[in-house]
Amino acid sequence: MILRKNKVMVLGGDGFCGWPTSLHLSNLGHEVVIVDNLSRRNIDNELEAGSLTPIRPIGTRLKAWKEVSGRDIQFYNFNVARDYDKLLQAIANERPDAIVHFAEQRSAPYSMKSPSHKRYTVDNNLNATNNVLAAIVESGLDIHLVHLGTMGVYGYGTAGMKIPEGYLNIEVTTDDGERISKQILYPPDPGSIYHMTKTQDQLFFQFYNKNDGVRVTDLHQGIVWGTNTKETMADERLINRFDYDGDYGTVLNRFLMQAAVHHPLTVHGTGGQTRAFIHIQDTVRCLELAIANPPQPGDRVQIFNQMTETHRVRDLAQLVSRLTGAEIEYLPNPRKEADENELHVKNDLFLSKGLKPTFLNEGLLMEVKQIAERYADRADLTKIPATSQWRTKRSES
Ligand code: NAD
Ligand code: USQ
Repeated sequence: MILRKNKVMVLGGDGFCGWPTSLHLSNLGHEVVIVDNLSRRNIDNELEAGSLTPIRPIGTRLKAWKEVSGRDIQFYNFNVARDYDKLLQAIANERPDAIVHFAEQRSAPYSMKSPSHKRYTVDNNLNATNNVLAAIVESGLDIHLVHLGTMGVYGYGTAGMKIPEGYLNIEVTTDDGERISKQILYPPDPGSIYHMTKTQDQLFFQFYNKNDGVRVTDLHQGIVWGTNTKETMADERLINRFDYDGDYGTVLNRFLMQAAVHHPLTVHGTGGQTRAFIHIQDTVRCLELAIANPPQPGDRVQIFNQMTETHRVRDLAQLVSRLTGAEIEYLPNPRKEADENELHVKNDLFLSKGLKPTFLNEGLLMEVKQIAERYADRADLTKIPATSQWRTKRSES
């Protein structure tokens, strides 16, 4: 396939998914512009918990990329949720073909820490999404918006059915006894304030698509695991972040890090929760494919499930334990979620566009473990426990 070169603006391009995506798109020959207010780095300061890997300042990252690849990436530092005029100006100046929107607060535990964290997450995420859509419309440009959503919009109680890609076929009987078939957005069932913002994002997309014809691809992504991609491995200064703390560390990377520092693997509850997963190398490939396959003018919002496999949390713990000898600890679950659930997910759209999944196998786990072990001395073990509690006195009464 001949790649059409695009100009792509990556909102949140300094983050865990955004940084390797920016490098991957740049490497493919797309012209990349990053927008990021570095809020994630500030949250590291707030939580006094940093990336296990030594991520470099954004300026160093961009300089290193220029040295390694010969390519420039422009950088704008502003708040997408607050600085609407700067966003509009940047879009008008850069005239991107596509905007990739990663610029949201993405941790469920962080979003549940306190009323102010709930309010920050809602304020940041909903305003960021609305601002991007409003600015695309005001710019008058036909820009394809690619948003990183989450598998969590569906909830995890799917009664044995395969989760479709965004839309659900339903049949209703009217009061007059007439049977009507319809396709609706899959009913949202968020499990945290963070996940709730992603369900609301979907309505923004549906509305701006219907009202203004904005072309949108919403990627319902599973839990990302792994650290590096081909591009971030090219130079240590390009290294990607690796979160392991109780708020931002996601389950599999946490288990790998815990094994490396000889900490028992922290399974919440019975570990019967089944979740969808994808490797970071496949995340960047999916973004490449989404940009190469935009919806056509007049199309409804295009929704892809961006995941490659599902696993139960306790099975992951047992796999890591088998590989490393780590102990497993079953802890009281700080979240309000089903103890056990089945999860079956359709992901035919990305497979049909050419995604060749990187399955979680022992070799790849070892690769991540090598990252975890290599930087284990940077770990602050006091940051491992998950302290954010979903249950309040009110929610228990
Ligand atoms: P991250 O926190 O590492 O990156 C987000 C980036 O956006 C950060 O660099 C942050 O500084 C920036 N940002 C946040 N709010 C901003 C604002 N208002 N203005 C400008 N910049 C802002 O998160 P991530 O893991 O890279 O996730 C990126 C996206 O992918 C999120 O929207 C998340 O919901 C989605 N996602 C992530 C995962 C995962 O496992 N990491 C899984 C599914 C979906
Ligand atoms: N869990 C443990 N032990 C841990 C950490 C987590 O048992 O030490 C459990 C949780 O209770 C939960 C599951 O593992 O049942 C997943 O938790 P997670 O923190 O790995 O993932 P989650 O909170 O769902 O959020 C992550 C990303 C988020 C993204 C989401 C995709 O942070 O941005 O949207 O994965 S999904 O889960 O498909 O909704």
